[in-house]
Amino acid sequence: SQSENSYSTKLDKKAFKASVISHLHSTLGTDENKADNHAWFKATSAAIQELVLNRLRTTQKTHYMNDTRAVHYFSAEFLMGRLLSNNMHNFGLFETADAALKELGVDISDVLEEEPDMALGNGGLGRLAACFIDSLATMELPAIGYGIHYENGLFRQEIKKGAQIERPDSWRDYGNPWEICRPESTQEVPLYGYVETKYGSNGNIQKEWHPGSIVKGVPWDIPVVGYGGNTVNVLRLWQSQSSSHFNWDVFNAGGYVDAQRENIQAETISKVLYPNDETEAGKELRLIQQYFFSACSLKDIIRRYKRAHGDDWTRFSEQVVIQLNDTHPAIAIPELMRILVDRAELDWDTAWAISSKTFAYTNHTLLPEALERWPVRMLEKILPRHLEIIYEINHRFMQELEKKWPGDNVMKAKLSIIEESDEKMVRMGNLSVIGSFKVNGVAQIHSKLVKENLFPEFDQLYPNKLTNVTNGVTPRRWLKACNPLLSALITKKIGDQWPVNLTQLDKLSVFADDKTFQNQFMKVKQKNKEALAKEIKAITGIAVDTKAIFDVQIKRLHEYKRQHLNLLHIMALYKRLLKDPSYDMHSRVFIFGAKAAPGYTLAKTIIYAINKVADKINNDKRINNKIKVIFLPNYRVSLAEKMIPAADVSQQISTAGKEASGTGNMKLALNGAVTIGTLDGANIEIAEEVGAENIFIFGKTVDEVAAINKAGYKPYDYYYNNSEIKALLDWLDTDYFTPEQPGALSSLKRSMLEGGDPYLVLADFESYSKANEALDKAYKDKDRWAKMAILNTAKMGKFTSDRSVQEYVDRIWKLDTCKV
Ligand code: 26Y
Repeated sequence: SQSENSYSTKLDKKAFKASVISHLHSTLGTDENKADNHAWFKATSAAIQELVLNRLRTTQKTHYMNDTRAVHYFSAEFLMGRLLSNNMHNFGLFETADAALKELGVDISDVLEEEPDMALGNGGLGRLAACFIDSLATMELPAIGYGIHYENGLFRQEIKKGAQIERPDSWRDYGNPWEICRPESTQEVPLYGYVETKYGSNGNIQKEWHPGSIVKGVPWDIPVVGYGGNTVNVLRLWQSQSSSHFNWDVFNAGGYVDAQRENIQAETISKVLYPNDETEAGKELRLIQQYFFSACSLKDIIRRYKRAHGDDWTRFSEQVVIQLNDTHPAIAIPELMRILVDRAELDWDTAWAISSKTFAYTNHTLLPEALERWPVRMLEKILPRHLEIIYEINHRFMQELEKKWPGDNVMKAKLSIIEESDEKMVRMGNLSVIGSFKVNGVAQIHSKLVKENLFPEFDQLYPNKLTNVTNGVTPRRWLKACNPLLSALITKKIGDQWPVNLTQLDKLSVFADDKTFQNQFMKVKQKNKEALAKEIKAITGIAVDTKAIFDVQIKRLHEYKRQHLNLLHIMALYKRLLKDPSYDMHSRVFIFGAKAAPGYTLAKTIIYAINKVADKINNDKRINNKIKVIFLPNYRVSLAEKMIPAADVSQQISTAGKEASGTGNMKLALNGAVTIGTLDGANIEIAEEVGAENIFIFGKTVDEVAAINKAGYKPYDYYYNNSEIKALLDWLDTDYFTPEQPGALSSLKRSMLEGGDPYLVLADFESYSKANEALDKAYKDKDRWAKMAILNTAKMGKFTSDRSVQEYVDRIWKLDTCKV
């Protein structure tokens, strides 16, 4: 196609074929006759990687020669998904590769299926990081992503008899074709030990940390290909390794096993991604992970800076900006201070001036249980010098507060980095705000709540520090690559620039009433639904009617996201149908994808409940296939890419004020799904863009939620005053859905009554039910629905991650593009 040719990297079908075959022979040691899909995947990836590495070298040389200022995106999570399809699209080679493989007798989609997901993240925060580095490369901005090379990413989910089982995710078992090990850039990271006070060269007190152990960080680089293939940046992920890999004395004394034990401990650091999403567990290993990758990354940055600027620190914050993706890497702040004060021997004020011009911090949550706090005792043990530095930062900050608000100890207690609870804690959020020059939330409403509820005093103290940058998603992966049929239709209509200039989608608006275009648009949706139906059949054995409404809720399982509100409503529809077989509703397939944190019991119960209700409904002949409930196991990026193009309806139903932004909401609307949602996170901005007629908004607003909670929310009132609600909750308490396990769903009922229904499921139920009726009615009007779907795609221009990144660049990072 035109779009591909205009960016293409001068490799035609013939040359591509030759390259794949040559890799089959020389890289994989096999041949065309013996190769299975996996070998084809490896050979095709190797052919692409050759181009990637060329552009990577050119990019790095160009950045080096220009001594560019760069952003360093520190994130404990990067949810990259698969790279082959993305890299081919970004090089403009997808269609060439498709044709080449076809001639070799190979189906490209079988080849793409061989790639394991890089699931080095939990959910939204990790996927946002992946979208941002895609945009940074596409926009030709100097950037590095820094994170952890987890040996095991997020667990693989199996569903056994309705319940979630976690299995390890070993994504590198058969080798990863993209990553490059860079042992020459290995770093060493100290841990534990004690701090010695002594006198430095200038006669001042100097601190020296004598670590109790040292681990090595070995970097693996993943190339990040920008759209158009010009800039290739890197994602640098650190793998931990024992530093003295063999202790001969212990070994010779017969201590082989003891000597190995320490190795194992060091190597444990990057073994596994913590599967907790929004619930802090306070685990020592996690703090070590955070310090490990922050310290390796800082050393790497400083090594690169010194190569250009020697010991002159004055230009550091001109060259380096570090974005902290939530507080997970916040320990980098005292680490930089330690390097500047203890190692470079700068005085505190000079060091602080540099450090506090280097860091910026993004907040992704208001949930109290997700705000990181580390026990002082734990920090003291693992990072004794950092604790001292944190105390010093805090001490000086308290003096600043005293000047501003003399005698106000309430204020001091609120803003202090140290929480004076029974067990003293270090508040990483406060440290991040104090140590950063900008702090942002991720959607307008979220940033407003960050200012008004989470950090109001900080906002008073530093009037322009807190700001908003609304999230975005990359349209290359989330439309162009995942939805080829819709992409082709759009390109035919408005040209091929939309992947890099997404607001051009608005040009589709004029066709929203055009019958021909409506037909074309809905035909694409129908085809995508048929493809997903096939997938559903293959995975679950269940046949679904592709004329039914495909209603999708895909996200981590969390009470605040309210999958159980969706479930209660499904049960309500089922009950209505049982009571009155002529109950008027369009047939609907409810599709879920969700992983629960392994220790989050209620979340696991909700998964179990969805599966048990699904079993019952899917096999109940009385309701004539009007409702199907599908839970697709192991929700992940590559599954999302199949589900999103097929969705008619996008469920975004969090309790108002709880979902910071959401990004799945953007991806679904971009692909023509109509949202049913609350006025929460980015839903509010989506509603603003598409207009009230093209979205189904329901439920209590942020202000109403606050008012209800203030007045004292009484879920029992809804239970006793709404007979449908009562019947539904009571139903959960029978053995109807779990005959083999009576009472298995009672805890779910209890959570919404005795448990106080903390996320206001019952308060929003009726409003949700009405919104669903309106949605059902709208779907039955084919023209109206087609128009809504088209306008959802047309109005998503704002939500490209290119726009988010541009806002960071203009208002926070102050970067210049660097054409490669
Ligand atoms: C502290 C630890 C347990 C922890 C680990 C992961 C805490 C939080 C997280 C992940 C948070 C997360 O994914 N937040 C989501 O960030 C998205 C990107 O900004 C938002 O769209 C989404 O609303 C928010 O829940």
